[in-house]
Amino acid sequence: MKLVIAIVQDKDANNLRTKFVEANIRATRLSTTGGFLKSGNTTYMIGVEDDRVDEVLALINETSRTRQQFMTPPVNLDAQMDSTSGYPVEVQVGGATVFVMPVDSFHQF
Ligand code: 2BA
Repeated sequence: MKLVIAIVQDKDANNLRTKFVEANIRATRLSTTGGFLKSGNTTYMIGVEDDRVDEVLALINETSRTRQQFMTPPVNLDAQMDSTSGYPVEVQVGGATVFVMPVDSFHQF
């Protein structure tokens, strides 16, 4: 068994949830925050048999889009306390960031 952890953009999360339900793939959805953009994203935890991992990855791949997002770097204050307001920079986000991990054991009590 494997645990797939998939970080997807909020805009893609509902489509992916529908695909999981249709394919009878069990998943837990967490509301998460990206460490860089500090904006919301969605993380799915999916426990799945080894022979279905490729199917899960394919669903994530076909659902996740790459998007451009703007972020404004933090304002800097130098020794004279002159502030320099940061210019927005464009950042490419996604499709999806996915980790596949082995599962030692699985229990449902
Ligand atoms: P964020 O950390 O908010 O990052 C959003 C996007 O900003 C990233 O998209 C990447 O293109 C860019 N970015 C991140 N850190 C950067 C940096 N130090 N300098 C310049 N650009 C940077 P993605 O790579 O598609 O990542 C989307 C989200 O996936 C991330 O949101 C984070 O929540 C998660 N993620 C990505 N890599 C991860 C990792 N190695 N471990 C854990 N979570 C990760």
